[in-house]
Amino acid sequence: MTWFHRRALVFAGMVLIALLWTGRATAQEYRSGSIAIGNPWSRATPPTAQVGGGYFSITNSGTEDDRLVAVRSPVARRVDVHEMKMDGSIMRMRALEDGLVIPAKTTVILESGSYHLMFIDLTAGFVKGARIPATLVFEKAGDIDVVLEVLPLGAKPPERGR
Ligand SMILES: [Cu+2]
Repeated sequence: MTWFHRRALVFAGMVLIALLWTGRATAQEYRSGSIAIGNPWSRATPPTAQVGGGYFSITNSGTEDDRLVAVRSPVARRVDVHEMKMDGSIMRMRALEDGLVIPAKTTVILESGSYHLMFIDLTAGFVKGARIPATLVFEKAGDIDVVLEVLPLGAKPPERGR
């Protein structure tokens, strides 16, 4: 390996560290009472998509269960909390009519293939780099305003910063 190649490798390493550091620094947490929301994000939607997803962690550090009962956002006509469940050999999603329980001293992760938010009838598609405002309404902790960072279509979940 030449001097130049070694230099290039060191430089690439520094860039990588800087990128990881930036990712860490932008990890967001929002809290109210015993509830903390970690790192909300979404994926860019295809041009004609009517729905978009929403993902984050919900940590309940309290001694009582809480419940995510509703979600509002100006970018969608309606936002549901969905769960994915196997129905025979088919994966289906359905809206949780009674909300999502966050047991005391527990973290619940919303992610692809599991619980997630579903933004329905989007006013505009989610574009990479956009910031999507949403209000999460908890039975006990009340309203928590969050901003979801829109990652590229097909992006992997970001580091959770936990
Ligand atoms: Cu869904």
